[in-house]
Amino acid sequence: MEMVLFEERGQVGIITINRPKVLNALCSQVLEELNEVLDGIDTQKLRALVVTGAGEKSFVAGADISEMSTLSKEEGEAFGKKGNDVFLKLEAFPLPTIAAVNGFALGGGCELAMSCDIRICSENAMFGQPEVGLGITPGFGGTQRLARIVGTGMAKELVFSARNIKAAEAHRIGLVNSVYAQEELMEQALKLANRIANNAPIAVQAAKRAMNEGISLPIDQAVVKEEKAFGSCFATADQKEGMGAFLEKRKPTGFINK
Ligand code: CO8
Repeated sequence: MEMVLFEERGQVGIITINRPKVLNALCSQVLEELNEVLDGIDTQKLRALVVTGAGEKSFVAGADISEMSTLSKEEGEAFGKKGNDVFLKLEAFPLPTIAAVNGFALGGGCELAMSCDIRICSENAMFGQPEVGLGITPGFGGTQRLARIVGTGMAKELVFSARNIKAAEAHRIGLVNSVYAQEELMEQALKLANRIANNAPIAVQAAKRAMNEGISLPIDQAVVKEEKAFGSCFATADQKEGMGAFLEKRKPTGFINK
């Protein structure tokens, strides 16, 4: 792997998009490597993932415009599908994911961040869907996920106007949860990831599944997802430890993912 790096820090995996010379633009190879990295992650051992970009300027400045510029209609659709397949895999990944957005998150970069469960960013971050200014639509889920996160009216404004927004506005509209100084971003991402990692992993993962699957269902069907997730936890040792510790007025001894 050259364009996508992976490292483990304790129970947290860190994925870094690594093409800093082109502001980590997503070419086919990045998408392929990201797919391979996700396939290779030990989801039993790790408990959370952080996704970030190499360098201090950019998370991901979009899909690679030089690669896209000569695509035919069919090739464009295939490239869109390639990105969507990987981002769907990331979105449905069993472990909770945090995008640590360390600069530009434009087009495919914003779409990558939105495929993660949680977004935090640095003060220099900039978000946007500039695609219509390039003569294309957002193509890796931007027409779908932005509205689910910030609401349809705001998403349509951002997509139709191709207006980029700074970290403070992204925070105000709920696109990111928190904004930090660049030098603190990774530390804060790891702090949050470790806090998540300390909770019962089966419960965290079941909650993620129920939330992801329920969001596009009518509420009466969505709560059935929750009932199944909730019920499944009672077959785990971690539920017994978690509730037992509460009743015995002590801290849980450490969840074992069983
Ligand atoms: N693709 C390819 N190269 C890029 C990209 C990109 N998205 N972004 C930056 N680069 C390259 C630049 O060409 C430049 O390369 P070089 O040094 O060889 O000239 C290098 O990165 C540094 O960039 P700049 O010199 O432009 O740096 P600035 O600090 O002046 O500007 C910006 C930074 C504002 C981020 C500017 O680079 C920019 O506007 N980039 C493009 C942003 C953009 O429009 N992104 C959306 C792309 S479209 C998209 O993502 C669609 C996703 C869905 C695809 C679905 C397929 C069907």
